[in-house]
Amino acid sequence: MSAYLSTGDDDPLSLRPPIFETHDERTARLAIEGRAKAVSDGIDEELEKARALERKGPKAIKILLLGQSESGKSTTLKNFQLMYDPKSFRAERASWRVVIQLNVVQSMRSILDAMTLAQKHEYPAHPSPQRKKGSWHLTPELLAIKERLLPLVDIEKTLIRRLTTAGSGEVEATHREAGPDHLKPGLKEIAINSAIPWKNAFNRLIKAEERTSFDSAEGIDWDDPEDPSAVLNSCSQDMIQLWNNPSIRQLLVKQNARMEDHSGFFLDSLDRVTAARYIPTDDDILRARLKTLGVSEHRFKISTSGSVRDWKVYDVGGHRSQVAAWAPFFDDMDAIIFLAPISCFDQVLEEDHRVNRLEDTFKLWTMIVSNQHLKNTNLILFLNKIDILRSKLASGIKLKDYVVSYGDRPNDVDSTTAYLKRKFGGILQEKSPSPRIFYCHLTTVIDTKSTKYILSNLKDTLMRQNLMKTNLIA
Ligand SMILES: Nc1nc2c(ncn2[C@@H]2O[C@H](COP(=O)(O)OP(=O)(O)O)[C@@H](O)[C@H]2O)c(=O)[nH]1
Ligand SMILES: [Mg+2]
Repeated sequence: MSAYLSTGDDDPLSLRPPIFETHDERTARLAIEGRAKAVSDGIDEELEKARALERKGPKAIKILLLGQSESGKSTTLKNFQLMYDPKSFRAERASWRVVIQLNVVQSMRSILDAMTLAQKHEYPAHPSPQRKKGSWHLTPELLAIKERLLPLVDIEKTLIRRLTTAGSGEVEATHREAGPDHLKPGLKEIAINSAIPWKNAFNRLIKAEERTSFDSAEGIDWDDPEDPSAVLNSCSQDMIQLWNNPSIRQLLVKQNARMEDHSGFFLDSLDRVTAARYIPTDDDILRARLKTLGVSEHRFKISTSGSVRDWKVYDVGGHRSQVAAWAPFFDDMDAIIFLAPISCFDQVLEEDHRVNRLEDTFKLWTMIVSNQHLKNTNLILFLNKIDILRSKLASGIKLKDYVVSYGDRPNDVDSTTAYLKRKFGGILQEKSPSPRIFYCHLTTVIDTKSTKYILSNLKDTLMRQNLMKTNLIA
């Protein structure tokens, strides 16, 4: 019998060579040890694989939002958030309230600046007798309102300071579109760097000071000494009177400033949004405008027929010229939602007034569809801002004046959208490195109901495709 020096447990690998061993015994022992080691190595390998899978989880479904500035990327993201993470959407209400207040104040500033320009330049304060009846006229009463609204200038500064310190924002050297170049007031749009969690800043402030009247449901701090609600509320009637005054409306038309087409338009809801205890509705949040810079990633857990998957949605701000630089980092997306704000056919880029916005969108689309890194990605085109397109066409603005090739086709929503859809589809067909299905939707992404329907269908399609891919690989 052989004497083994055992370490006391049953692990075959812990066997120690016996002191006395025949040749046969040694061969048999080595064979056992070899088999045991192979089994153990196999188990280790399996465990490591399982750990790696656990760490990674099932692969997330990834969506990239693209489009020129103000095309509706962030608003589409808000729709995702409202559908799949309503808790976090609600938690941001306090922050959006500040943005909406700034949107209101900046719209009013546009009107006040238009009045100043009218006073200073081409338009006399007192209309001549020849002036047509019904055209604009700055009455002493309107000028008195203007004086009374001067505090809005300070409020604007305060709001910008609050947003920029919260989010490390930058004041962009771009103008908002307010009319022909020579009439442009010096209104600047602020932009927040998306890498910084500016939305939490307001809530953090509240928590830090442990305010007693903090309404946790809405996240709004009613005692905040910097909150401009009281001043906005006291200016409310003057703002409403100014915005509803026919002379002011005509002055804005004369200066080619269609306020209702501007981002962050709340002037038709002044009564409500300047109320002392105003709480933004979901729709208000979707209409709020805050420019973001850089790439931001948002995660959602989305379930379909029992299976829950991680989704990552990327919102990429920035200009056409940067596409080549970032495209290689986004070659593993399941889909790109490309937003084309087609109502912008009569507008120019804020960053370059020589470039028509629709033309810029076509150029960006061409770059995306022809990019080699993105050639395997599903492309979903949203022809967005259909509501604004409808009201523009109805007001007599003609597509053919900006897109000459449109010719004498009818100037209605159906014909213009069908024409533009064909143009986008044609570019995809011609420029795509490999054949791809052309998915296209007419959207108004501030309308949560219709957008929910479209995003929900998109979710099902992508889940199905993703499952098929996984099963094919497995
Ligand atoms: N009327 C209207 N406004 C829209 C639509 N889509 C976006 N907006 C507004 O346009 C502005 C710019 O949208 P945003 O999502 O911030 O554009 P982004 O720069 O591409 O992220 C916001 O004030 C939105 O509320 C739309 O379909 N109709
Ligand atoms: Mg944005």
